[in-house]
This record gives sequence, C-alpha cells and structure tokens, in this order.
Amino acid sequence: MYTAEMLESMKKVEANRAENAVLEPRRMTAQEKTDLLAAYHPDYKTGEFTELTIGANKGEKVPHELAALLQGKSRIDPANISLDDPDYDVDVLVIGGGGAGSSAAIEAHEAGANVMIVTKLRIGDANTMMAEGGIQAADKENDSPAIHYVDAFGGGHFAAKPSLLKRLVCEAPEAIKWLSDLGVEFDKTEDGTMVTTHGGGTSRKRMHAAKDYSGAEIMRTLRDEVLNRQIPVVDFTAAIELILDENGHVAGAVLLNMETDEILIARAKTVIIATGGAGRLHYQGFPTSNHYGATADGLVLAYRAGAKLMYPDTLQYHPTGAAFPEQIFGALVTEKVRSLGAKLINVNGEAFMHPLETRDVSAASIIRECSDRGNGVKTADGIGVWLDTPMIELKNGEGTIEARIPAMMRMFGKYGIDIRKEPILIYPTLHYQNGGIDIEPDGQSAVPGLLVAGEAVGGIHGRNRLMGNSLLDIIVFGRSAGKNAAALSKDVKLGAMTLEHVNKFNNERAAAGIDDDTVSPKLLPSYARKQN
Ligand code: MEZ
Repeated sequence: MYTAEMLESMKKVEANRAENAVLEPRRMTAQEKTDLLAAYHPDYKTGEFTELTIGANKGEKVPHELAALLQGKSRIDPANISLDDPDYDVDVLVIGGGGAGSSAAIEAHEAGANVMIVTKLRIGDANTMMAEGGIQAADKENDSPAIHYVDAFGGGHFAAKPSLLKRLVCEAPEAIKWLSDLGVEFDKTEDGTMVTTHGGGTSRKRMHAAKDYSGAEIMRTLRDEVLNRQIPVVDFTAAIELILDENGHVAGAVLLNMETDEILIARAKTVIIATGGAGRLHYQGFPTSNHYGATADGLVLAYRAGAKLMYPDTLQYHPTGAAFPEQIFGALVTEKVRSLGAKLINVNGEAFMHPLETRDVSAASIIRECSDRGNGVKTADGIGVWLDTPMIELKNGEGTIEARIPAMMRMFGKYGIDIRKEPILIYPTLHYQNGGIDIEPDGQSAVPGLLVAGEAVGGIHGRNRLMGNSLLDIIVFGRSAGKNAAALSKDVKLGAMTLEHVNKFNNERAAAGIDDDTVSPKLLPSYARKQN
C-alpha cells in the first residue's frame, strides 16, 4: 500500500514530468565523484570489513561475511574421505551451471574433452538467468574494442587488469556472433541490424539485448546446447573441497549430494570454477538481485587450495533495486529503464542526478539523497527514490515499454503498478562481486590446472563494472577456459590425489587462533529451509 507521503510525492513527480523529461542533469566532475563515493558508497565503510589473517590474501580486507567463509572450517575431515575409488573420472570438471560454466563445457566438449558439469542447484539456476539489460560488444561502425576498453577501464577506476580487459573487449564481437549462431534471439530492426543502446558510462551504444530478459535468453540457449551435446550434468550436487595431486596440481573435487548428503569424489585433470557471485551473503544487510545460490563458494574452494584473490573488497550495488512493494524488495530493475530515458527523481519531484553515471556513483548518489539530504521517499518499512518510467513513453512514444522492457512491466504489473503510468520506487541492491579469483587471460589461477571463469574471477572490471560487461565476460572467459582446459588436460599426468592442503589450512587456522566455527563453503543462504 502506498503511504500518504508516497502519494503526495507521486503528484509532484507527475507535475514535473514534462519538464524533467527534457532536462539534461549535468555529469559530476571527477572530484565530486571521488568525494561522493568516499562518503556514501558501501565499499568505503571501513567498519564493514575484516582483515584476513591466513591464506594468500593475508593482511587484506574483505567484507566480514566473506572473511568468515574464507577462513572458515572445512565441511570435511580429510581423514574420513577415501580418494581411492573416484565416482567420476573426467578431463575437465566444470563447477557451476550458469552461463560461464555452460560456455566452458560447450567449448571443452567441442575440443574433444571428456567434460562434466557439477552444480549445486540445476543448470541455469544462476545470475546469468537474472541478467536483464544486455551484453556489450563494439561491433558497430562508430565503435571499436579500443573505445570499449577506455569506457570500461575508466568506469572501473583504472584498476582493471589490462590483459583481462583487453581480452574481454577484443573478443566481444565474436562472442555476440557465437551466441547468435547458437540461437540467441537478440533484438533487431526489420533489416536485421542489431538494436543497441547506451548503459551507464558507455560512450557508444553497444548494449545488445533480448528485450529485458537478455540473460534468460542467453541461458536458455546455452542450456539447450549443453543438453543437445549430452554433456553430463550432475545437479543438486555441490563441490565442497578441491582435490590436489601430490605435486600441487588440481586433481578434482569432493562433492556433496545436496539431497542425500552422500559424499562423492570426482577425479579431473583440470577443473574450472564457474560458481558465480555472492549476493546471498547480503553484505551490510543489503537485499540482492542475485539467485538463491550466490554464496561465494568458488572463492572459498580456491582460497583453501592456495589461489589468490583480486579486489575481494569491492562489490557492486546496482543503483536500481525494487524498493516497493516489499514482495520484490531488492529485485533488479534493469539499467535499460534509464537507457530508455527514465530519470531518477527525489521526494520533491526533482531530477537530482544524470541517470547514466556509472553504477557505483549512481548508487552512492541515491544513498546520499535518501540519507543526509533527506530527499528519500519513505515506504512503510523502507526508503527509496523514484525512477520515472512514464518518461520513457513521453520520449519514445506509446508502446515502447511493452516492446522493450516487458519483464519490468509484468513484474510491477503483478502488484497493480502500471509502469507506463506510474513511477517506481528503487534503492540500491547487492548485485555483483567485482573482485574474485586472480587469473591470467587464459583463465589459469595460481593453482596449476585450476581455471576460473565468470563472476568468480576478479580484476576483469577493476573496482566497478559497467552494465553488460558481465554477460560478456561469462561468454568470453567461459569459452576460453573451456578451450584451454581441454588443451591442458591432454598433457596432464596426475599424481596421487590428496587433501593435504585442507589439513594445512586447518593448521594455519589453529596457528592464527581462529576459533570461529563458521563452516564453508556456505552453499545456501542463511534463511534456506535445509541448512547444509
Ligand atoms: O550487466 C548487468 O549487470 C546488467 C545488464 C544489469 C541490468 O541492469 O540489466
């Protein structure tokens, strides 16, 4: 139910709509952005981080919840696990059934490897499925990978690992072609030209989309391809520890059947971690746009095996999560809504910022509006600012919303909100893990034979990611990890399998005096009905 204050504020939004629609709020200066982030972005709240005391990132700070998991207790006692008679024996083991894992498995299979996917939920239960607004690629005449690089490098505060970002932008046009050839139905004009739009921080229109369910369309296609190729998918089965061989090369994983609690052993010449993000850890109490299984599992497995993380202290809070009604609290309201012309409006009906600043700046600006400036719109149990969706049709004509963002229209329509006529209330939501496992451009981590792809990777985007570069990275780095793992596995001669690194980690915990009994990987959110 709208509160009286909300209804009063909505009248102001409506009264100012025509004027706000043509207004071009100025972009912030670099100094204004720096000051804004320092004061309001959650990444800058020093009290919300813990310094790691063991492992490859010892001395670095990460969110409290992640620190507890990275330094947590293993789910197994190596003394009780027999590695003698593996249940599975493959060339390439892919952990994770989202877009990165599926792309990796398809390419490994294409290269002739014996590949298997293991996923703790089902194939497609992943953040890929939840992605809405699109995927970037510089494939138009006025654009180039170099311009794409500059946009992403600047948007990420010049912190991206150059070799990773270079690969991302250079292989983007080919990624779109690969997806199209597999059957992804991108939006096109009648003559077959791809429809592309802007995202926050892009200097060219390079966002390719399938309306506002781009990720679902991509995941549908990848899942079909995995199934058509008859790549084995072991679902409802989580990887709970990596296995190494006596020479420190990855040699497989210990698996947990989530339905029967049975422990299974997978032997593999190479392993690809594609476990996705961490939204379900709800850092700093934020709601999330992420799928149910986003609990940073891959980071935990890799860290315990000796891999290094890059930027594990930086998260993305998507500026526009739903703030009303409470049933969809935190759900993603795609940036495409702003790309199509909707502006951010405060309680007084004022357009308080440019709608397409980069995400960290936009999120911080909304938080400032709702806190110190006192310009937020209060709901019965929360706060937010308006995203004035009716502006879209003022600018682009009737029918645009239904044609371009039908999923948004449906999501709010279920609760009686017609986004063609009424603005929607939004507030930042935990959306993406900018940091993750450090890799080389071929996907290789610090652990020989352990490759990583997708949101579990750190450093591709620096300290802030632009819209549409995540659907892109799962394809680019997923595909290359699959190809490289298949090639590597041809030469791998595994030695005796061991879980000695788990014992070593336990000893490090004890030596550092860690007595927190958090068990990891977490696998399911704290509010899951069955807690594993
Ligand atoms: O890249 C993303 O995170 C994305 C496309 C999200 C969105 O706003 O739709």
